[in-house]
Amino acid sequence: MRTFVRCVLLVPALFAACAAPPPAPAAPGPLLIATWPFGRIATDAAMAALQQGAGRLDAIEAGISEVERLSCDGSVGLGGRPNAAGYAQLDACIMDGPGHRAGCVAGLEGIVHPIRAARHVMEGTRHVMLVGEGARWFALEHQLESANVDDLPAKKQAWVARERRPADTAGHDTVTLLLLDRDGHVAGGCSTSGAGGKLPGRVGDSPIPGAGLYVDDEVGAAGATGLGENVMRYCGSYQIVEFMRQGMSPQQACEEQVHRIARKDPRGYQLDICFLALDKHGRFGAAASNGRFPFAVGRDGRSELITIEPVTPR
Ligand code: SD4
Repeated sequence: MRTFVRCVLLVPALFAACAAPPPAPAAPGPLLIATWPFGRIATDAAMAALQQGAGRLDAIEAGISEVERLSCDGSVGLGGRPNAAGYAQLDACIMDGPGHRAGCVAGLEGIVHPIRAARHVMEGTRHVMLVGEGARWFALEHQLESANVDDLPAKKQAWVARERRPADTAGHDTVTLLLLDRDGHVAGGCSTSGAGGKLPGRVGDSPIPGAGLYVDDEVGAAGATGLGENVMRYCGSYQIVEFMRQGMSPQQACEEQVHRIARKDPRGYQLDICFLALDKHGRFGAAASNGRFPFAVGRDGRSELITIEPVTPR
């Protein structure tokens, strides 16, 4: 009798278990990675935005805006490294996986949040990139916060007279932030004042899709930091995404790209470049040509800093 009762109770339970759809596999996102120790500011702000219900582009914008606002490391935003003429010209790019959309600004003067200008280019125009005066006009048209740059022509002329690069403007850094959201879509953004002491009008890798940033919703995303001239000649980030498409992990893909560039380049491994990448499976990786590379990883509601050694030359 007891066996009979147990069977009667078990049968509906078994039937329900068989009829129920299999549990959905755990989503690998959200996952965020960002360049340099100040990347934590970006991953923290982006995660906070996601937790408040923001979409992936709002999260990217929130993360990068915060680094721009603080002009972290003196290399992002208006407080970033001045060019050879003594003032900051800013570059930024944003890309979204769905729709394969991109927006970029380059050589932007006097605008506090270049990433917002880049996003407006992506979402509000039929173009991908705006530069210089046009980019500044566009940003002001969109009421983006600006600083007074009225005296810039005077500064430019002053520099022409000096004909020498100020010694204190060397160096460079970029905030590059990559995101895999909980729906499995990818997006990324980057912002920089570029290489310190650059010639006015010089544009680095950061605002060039495929160079400093590349996003492909079928595969993942990659980004760069370092000397842009050594990244943009090799379509640095695009190639990493393609390596991942061919089956490499993000770590393998970043390392392979450093080796590939070092093989071709007369400088060998003395390239001053770093890459980071994530894929749709929730894996991430990073590689540096020479010098250590700290980067931030945000997941499960907290950010941590990981520092990698440069690749071993082969
Ligand atoms: C540039 N890639 O303009 C940027 C600067 C940078 O670490 O990332 N430096 O070349």
